[in-house]
Amino acid sequence: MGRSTTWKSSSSGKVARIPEWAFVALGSNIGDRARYLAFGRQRLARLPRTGFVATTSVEETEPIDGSAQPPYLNQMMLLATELAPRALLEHCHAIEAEAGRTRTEHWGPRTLDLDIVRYGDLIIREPDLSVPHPELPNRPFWLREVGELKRHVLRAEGARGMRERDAAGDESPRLPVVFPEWARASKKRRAHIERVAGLLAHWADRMAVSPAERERWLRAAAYHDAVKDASPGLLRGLAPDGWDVDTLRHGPAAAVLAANGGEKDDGVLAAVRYHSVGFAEWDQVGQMLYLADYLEAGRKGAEEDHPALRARVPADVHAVLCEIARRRIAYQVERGRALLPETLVFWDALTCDD
Ligand code: A4P
Ligand code: MG
Repeated sequence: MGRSTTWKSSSSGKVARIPEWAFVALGSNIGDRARYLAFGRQRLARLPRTGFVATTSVEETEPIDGSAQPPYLNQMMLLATELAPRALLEHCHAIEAEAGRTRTEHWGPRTLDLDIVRYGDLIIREPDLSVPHPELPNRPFWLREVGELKRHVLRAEGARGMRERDAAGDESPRLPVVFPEWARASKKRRAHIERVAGLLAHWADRMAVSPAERERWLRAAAYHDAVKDASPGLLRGLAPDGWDVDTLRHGPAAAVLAANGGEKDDGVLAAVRYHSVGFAEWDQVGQMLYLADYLEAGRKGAEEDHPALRARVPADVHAVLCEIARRRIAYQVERGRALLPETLVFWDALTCDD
């Protein structure tokens, strides 16, 4: 869908980083049902950071569940929104409340019910938010409505595809980063770091990781190249022995400075220390930083298949990790550089198919 290139807000979870398609179902079965639906449509169309794209027609449906209750009017709306799923849900609850909805009985009669049926291709399974809505397969009218609205999605995506092919390049959206005080990074370097953060935030959203995990990825991004432009003397003083390749010292140096600055998360520190080397004992943050650092769209020497690899990451981290490790290692070898022992152990532990 239409990706915006400006990335907003911080870690509040209030705002998604890219506009997403949201399918919101409206239902009403008491009072002036048509008026309640109209009210819901009107309020949804005016949500902040949200554009109204299309609605289905209104249809009358028999109540789904055993108890006796009046028939429903149902309808679905397609929105393009930058609100994160939870923020969208909060808005839906507020609109329901304004329509006089009181929650007395589960699946009971209601003036206005708003359900998030789908949110892009995100899968969320949390106690108070489940997307795609678990009832989707059981409600023929929802299935029909989603089908109807998908035509609008395909049309818009087709137009976007053409716009993108026409565009000069595929630039990763930048996420503003709060740089540590000890950073010694040029403007260009900061732009790279912000693109890495942007890509990590995008993957975190796609992979629906917890807010805490997402924060770890963004902290690792902020530190990883923060001293890449520091003087060689400073870097030599901070990096441990054995790291005698000038181009590799900024990782361990940044890890030392981050730890001094109060970073206590060993996984984040390992991600930063080994980000250009690889490390067998990484948890997810190390692996994701390793990928984003290599795959962000502004990187010099980006290969033609990088967009495809970026897109593949959320569903297939391991396969892309193997591919990137292979390329990173080949790059060092081609330049006659000795591989650090950490890299060899990392490669072995990955167990990639040859
Ligand atoms: N919640 C979790 N996931 C979602 C989501 N994807 N969208 C949570 C919206 N809410 C979600 O919802 C209960 C809790 O579900 C919310 O607090 C939210 O955090 P609710 O609206 O308070 O209660 P509810 O509507 O009674 O329950 P639920 O599970 O939302 O039921 P549905 O699916 O809304 O079903 N028959 C016909 N013909 N047409 C209808 O529209 N609707 C229902 C209600 C029953 N029968 C119907 C229809
Ligand atoms: Mg509901």
